[in-house]
Amino acid sequence: MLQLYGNTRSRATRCLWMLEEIGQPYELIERSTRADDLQTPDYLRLNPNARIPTLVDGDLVLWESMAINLYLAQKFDGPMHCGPEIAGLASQWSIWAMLEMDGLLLDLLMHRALLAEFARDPSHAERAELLLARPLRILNDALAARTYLAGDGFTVADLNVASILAWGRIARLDLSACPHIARWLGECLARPAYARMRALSGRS
Ligand SMILES: N[C@@H](CCC(=O)N[C@@H](CS)C(=O)NCC(=O)O)C(=O)O
Repeated sequence: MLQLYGNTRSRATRCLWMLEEIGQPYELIERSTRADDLQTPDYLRLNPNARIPTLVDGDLVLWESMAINLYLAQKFDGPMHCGPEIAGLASQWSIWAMLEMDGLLLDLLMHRALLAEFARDPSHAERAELLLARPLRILNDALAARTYLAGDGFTVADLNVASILAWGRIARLDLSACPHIARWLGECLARPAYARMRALSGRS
């Protein structure tokens, strides 16, 4: 059975969403982000970065949330299965979103919502929002011309990018200049599999 190491308050949620979409049986092996959970010889053998998520599928061990989802999309038949064209576009959008948005959205999230009030620095949040304007414009333009990022329906390209942008909801990211992203993100996050993933942590 597929095994995912992680927890429901981390980037592992991106892979849990994918696992819920593909409907394969899987086991979530709880690991927090604490050093005593990750800096152990057994876990470091799986993931030398001491980070979550990590997927184990038989002899294959994979880390990096986007890579895990791209693998799952190609391995299993069903509605999320993709051929080379969609896989290529999904890799493009996933790598782009990690490089252009993931770090900035994390900054925004930390300084708007996660850090204790006294540790938040509004200038960090402002800088992140300023720097996010360019990739958001690019994504918004792409979604002005099409309903989904790759192909005619929802694919792993949408799942990977939307799972990164979902942080923006908690961080009060202003999408008023990006109506096409707002429409698309709303559709992605309304999927039953996303709700099932959220329910795993008791969130609705
Ligand atoms: N690029 C990696 C990032 C993984 C990552 O940073 N995970 C965090 C949790 S969201 C973690 O394990 N943090 C523990 C640490 O940095 O010590 C991915 O997308 O899988």
